[in-house]
Amino acid sequence: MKAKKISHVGIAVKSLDAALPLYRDVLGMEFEGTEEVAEQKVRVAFFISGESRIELLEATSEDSPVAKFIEKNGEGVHHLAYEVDDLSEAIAALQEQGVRLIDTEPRRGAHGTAIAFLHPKATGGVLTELCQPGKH
Ligand code: CMX
Repeated sequence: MKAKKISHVGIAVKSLDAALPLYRDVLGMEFEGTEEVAEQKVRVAFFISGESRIELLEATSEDSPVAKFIEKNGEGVHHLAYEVDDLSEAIAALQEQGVRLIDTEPRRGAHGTAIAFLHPKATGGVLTELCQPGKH
């Protein structure tokens, strides 16, 4: 598999509405819109940063991974996402190498992407996501 580029950096926030002005008005980034990703129990906002994006993540329920993360660590960088051409192939290659995965099947992410997470214990403490655009 090949991680082609940074797709986005995920940042956990308590409130999208409260965090949005920093990125849009202070940092002057292009705001792309918000979307609910029900399967991941988050609402997200995207900002364009060159070829990559900043993804703000707000929990939509108390048992959301983002709610748990904020409870433990406070707001901050939550994950790094890399783009791949073929997610199923990437998952198979990682499994073959014995890399611990959270998702062994592609799941639905924002923007109609297919996503899968690697476990932070397998990636030096950095929660890592792979995503394939336009798959779902
Ligand atoms: N980055 C780095 N480490 C993390 C982490 C993160 N974002 N979230 C949890 N961890 C670490 C914890 O610190 C903990 O480490 P220790 O055992 O050393 O304390 C360990 O992982 C287990 O964490 P936990 O708090 O007990 O939480 P869970 O095991 O219940 O869940 C995880 C952790 C990573 C498996 C879960 O958050 C998950 O499945 N994440 C993937 C899905 C996700 O994050 N979705 C939201 C974003 C979706 C999107 O971008 O669309």
